[in-house]
Amino acid sequence: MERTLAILKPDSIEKKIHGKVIQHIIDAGFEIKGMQLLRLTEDSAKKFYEVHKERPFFNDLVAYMTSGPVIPMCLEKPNAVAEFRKLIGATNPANAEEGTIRKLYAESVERNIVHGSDSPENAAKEIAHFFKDSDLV
Ligand code: 3AN
Repeated sequence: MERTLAILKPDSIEKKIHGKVIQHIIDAGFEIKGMQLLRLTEDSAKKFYEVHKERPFFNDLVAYMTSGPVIPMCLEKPNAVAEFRKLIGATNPANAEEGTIRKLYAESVERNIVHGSDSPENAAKEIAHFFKDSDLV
């Protein structure tokens, strides 16, 4: 078994499709081990995206991720990190494969509905950003 961190981003909640996205995730065989609804503070968003702090889009990304509530989820499945990246599709929805969550629902590289960890190492760090082990079912 492997775990990954998903975040349903503010655009998914604004568009009232967060329920649909969660259903896609369940239908794809992921088990939800932890889930929260919260609003990221600026400090928390900056820390979460620290690896991107030198990128030109960093400030916009932080502003967007703090613009409304988000739903972080700890998901479990064999090969969860890669399987979840496959389910959501490419960062830029224009390049996302048919049937992926971003192809179905995302409008731009920034407003792309959902985050998924990019490696098991980052998944462990990102899960710990939101969840204590004792929070997970
Ligand atoms: P992914 O979320 O697919 O792992 P990353 O880690 O490359 O993508 O980027 C993290 C987040 O930063 C993306 N989800 C997206 O919201 C934002 N982002 C990435 N590249 C750009 C870009 N060129 N312009 C604006 N936002 C971007």
